Parts: sequence; structure tokens; C-alpha cells
Amino acid sequence: MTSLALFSLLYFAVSVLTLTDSSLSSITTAASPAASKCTLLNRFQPDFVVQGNYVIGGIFPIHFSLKLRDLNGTYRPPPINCNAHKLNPRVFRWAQTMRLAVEEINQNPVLLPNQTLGYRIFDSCAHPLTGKRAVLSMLNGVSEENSSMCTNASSILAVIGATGSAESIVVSRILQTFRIPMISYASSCACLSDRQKYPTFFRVIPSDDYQVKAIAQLLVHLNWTWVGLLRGDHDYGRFAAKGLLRELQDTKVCVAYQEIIPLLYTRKMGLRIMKVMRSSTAKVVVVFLGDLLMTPFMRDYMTQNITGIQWVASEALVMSSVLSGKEYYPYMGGTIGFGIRKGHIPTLGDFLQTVNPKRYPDNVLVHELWESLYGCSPLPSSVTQMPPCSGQESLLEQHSAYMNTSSPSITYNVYKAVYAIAHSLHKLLLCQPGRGPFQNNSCAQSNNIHPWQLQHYLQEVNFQIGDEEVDFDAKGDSVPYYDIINWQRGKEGNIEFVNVGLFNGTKAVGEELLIQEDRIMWAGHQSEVPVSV
Ligand code: TCR
Repeated sequence: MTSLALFSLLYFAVSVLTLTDSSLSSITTAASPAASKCTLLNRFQPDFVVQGNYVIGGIFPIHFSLKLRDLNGTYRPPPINCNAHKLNPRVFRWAQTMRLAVEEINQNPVLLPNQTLGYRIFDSCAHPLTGKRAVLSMLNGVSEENSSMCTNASSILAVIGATGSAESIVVSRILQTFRIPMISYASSCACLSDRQKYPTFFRVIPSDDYQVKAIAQLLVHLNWTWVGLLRGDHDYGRFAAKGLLRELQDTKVCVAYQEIIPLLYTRKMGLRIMKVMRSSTAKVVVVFLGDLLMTPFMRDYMTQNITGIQWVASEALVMSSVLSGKEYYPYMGGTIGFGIRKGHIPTLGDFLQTVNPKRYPDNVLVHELWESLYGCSPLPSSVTQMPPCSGQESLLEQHSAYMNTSSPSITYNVYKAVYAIAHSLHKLLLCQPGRGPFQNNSCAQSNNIHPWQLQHYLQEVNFQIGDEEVDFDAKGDSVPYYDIINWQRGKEGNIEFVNVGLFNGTKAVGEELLIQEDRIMWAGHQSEVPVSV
């Protein structure tokens, strides 16, 4: 038995105790000659698959708010079925962007000519546990020695993913066993820069080590001496808070309190945190949190009618369209933070429009996208509880959670990550026998590429995309560059993200931060910098 099969079995034995999803409830052994070699766990299917000469994996939290029920051990654990939860249109766009990039590369006569890239995209359901299920299902059937295929299972050369740092940590631990490189488009925890722990991890988002430097410089620059700190209870929040405290050590900025918003948010906990915020003189609050956790907190915050807080939002929050409705402006207007570099994908808008129920009548995810965007179901009403759609719904720009293509940031990262793999593979295939980088100057064999061989080329990759150069440093990190984003009131009263400066981490110390203060609108719709002492 190959080591992965063994590994899968072991993991399956563990997973089955907690995950009794019907799709995972039995092990199938393929009745083919390969059956003795490969034990397939193939019942948990990818959401999107396309065959190709070389196959890459994708991991995206397409569904969110997976609720982990309490397991007290006295009853059969309920299935974890994340598909019963809501589809996240923004993330659905990320997954579509991966498909678009692969299609573009396959049509490109210069990049990887005469070769096709394929993909297998899995849903991580925004949780490390289900992220683990996604990566195991993706790998299932791949053997460690030669990454060759068992029946039906594609060998995966590299993986695009995951989103949250906590998920990437789990995914990396599994992929590194098979020396499969991964490129994350969103995991920014400084903890992931440790090559000893995460030897096959790369990312196209800067490490938070730079973001906390940028935030510390901003706080000092604006003379804010007391600030509050709010963070999520995850690796991202924990490490970012630790980093910020370190950066503030030798400055005159002090942290008045550090409060943690739990993964399972309750109103009671939220109110307790708001009490702390109210009683502190620190009016500036730095928050390391994504919009999924910030939204329920904000809902309670607004009922408490707290105003006068100047938010400094972390990158995961600062470009979130979920919180850009006009009802948020009195409470969150004036927010400032560092957003990752945006890019432009000219073909994205048209590509996203092609994803509709007329074209994909049998695709459950496309139905869910419609349910999520329009509150109606493209299926006959007998099947669902939603009212039937009229068929006239169209994907207009206003459905911004999916169609927002004006300033892609994480979306652009996904695009870059796919291109990084394509350029590396291209270089690998150009290798001249006798002049290769491997033992005795050998090259990789094009019909049997090992993922670690691709990693060698990924580490060295350097290419241009738009006006940006993409490469990785020795730790797999990418260029530290942020835009300063300010939340201002748009024409219709909603929040608009306005660019008011930048932080370029490649510049000399002291020259990294460029800020256009006169363009900033502060909390409470003020043009004067608020005071926080
Ligand atoms: N790093 C976060 C996850 C995250 C994210 C995002 C999720 C970041 N930015 C934007 C959704 C949208 C930054 C992490 O966990 O590392």
C-alpha cells in the first residue's frame, strides 16, 4: 500500500469520528488492477474538475458559516455538511477566476504551448477541519514515490489555496508530506514564513509582518497615543496582534486593551467587549478580523449606538463590500487601513457573466449563487423553499459581492498564483537535457514531473503580469506593497474605498509610508484627525 493510501486511511479513521457526512461514510476500493495499490476516498467530489496534461488543485471557502455542533460523546455526531450553508459570492468569484486563468493559459500559444492545464477545485467551507477534508479528497489516490495516478485520481502538481491562515496551516502540513507546493492567495500570518514548518508554502499576499509595521508607522504618524485592539480568535488575529505589540514597543503608542472576538460569536460576548470600548479613552481601535466575524459584531454595535470610534481595519476587512452599505457609514465611515495591491483582469467581467443557470442548468453551485444574489431559486418551487426566479435576473455590477471586478485584490492574487504555476511549469518543460538543475544536471521528465521539481522552478520564478513583477523570496513570501484605503461616503450614501496613500516595504526604513492626509475623511465625517489619548 502506498504511503498516501495508508495516510488517507489513518486520517479517514480520525475524520470519520468527527465527520460523518454521508459523502464520506464509506471507503470505496476501486475494482480495477490498481485497487491493490490505491485505496480511494473518492466519494467527496470536487466542485469543479477539468482534465489536462498537468493538474493543479484549488481550495476555496465557497460556503461559509459552518457550525461545529457540540459533541458531548453520548450520541452519534451529526454530519458536517457545509453545503447546507450559505454560498459566499465573493469566494465563488475567486474560484471562477482560477478557472478563467487556466482557460486563458490553455489558449495562450506562447505560455505552455501544446500543453493543457487541468484543475480540481474543492470547497474548504472556511474551516480548518473541512479544509483538511478538501485536501485529502484532492490527494486521494496519489502515491508518494512517483506522484503517478491511481485510477480516476489525478496527480496534483501544485495547489492554489487556502484562504484563512488556520486552514493553510493544516493544508500545508498535509501537502508537505508529498512535497507538493501550494500558493496561498490570502493567508498572511507571519507564522507561515517559517520554511522549517511549512517547506512547500508560497503566497502572493504579503506577510502580516509588513502590515503591522505599516499600521505601527501610521499610528505614530497620526500621534495616536492610546489605541484599542480587537482581533479574531485565530492564527491570523493572534500573530498580527503579537506583531503589532512588538512593533509598538519602542514608540509612544500604547495599547489600552486587547479583546478577542470568538469564532462562535454571541451577543453576550459582544456586549462585554463594547463595554470595554466605551469605558476606554482610546478612540482608535485596530481590528484584525475578516468580515465574516465582524458582521455579527457590527450588528450589535449598531444597536448599541456607539459612535466616535475611529477604526483602523486590517487588510481582511478593509476591502469588504459586505460592510459598505449606507447603514454602516455612521459607525464605520472614516475607517482607514492597508489593502493589498489591486490589479486589472480585462476578461474577468465577461467570464463571470457566463456563469448562469441557463448555461449551467445542472450546477448546484450556480443555483446557490442565484439564491444568494437574488433570493430566488432557478429550480422549480417544489424542490426548494425559495420563490422561483423569473429568469430575467442578470448579473449586473450592482451585485458587487460576485461581480465587483473594478478593483480585484484577492481575486487578482488567485489569478497571479495560477500564472506563477504556469510560468514555472513552462520553464521546467524548457529544460535542456544535461543542463538541468537536478542531479547530474538532469531535467524533470515531462511525462512524470514530481511536485518538488516544480517547486524548484516556482522558487525561481519571475514574470511580469500587468505592470507588476511576481516572484518569491526564500521563504515563499511576495513583495510587501499596500495601498492605504479610507472609507468615504459615496454618491448614494454607501461606503466607497478611496486610495489615500501607500506603503512600500521594499523602500528604506522611514521612506515606506506615503500618506495624503488632506484626502482623508475621518470617523464621524470629520476632516480633522481624531484625537486618541
Ligand atoms: N489574511 C487572513 C485571511 C484573509 C481574507 C482576506 C479572507 C485576508 N484577507 C480577504 C477573506 C477576504 C488576510 C488570514 O487568515 O491569513
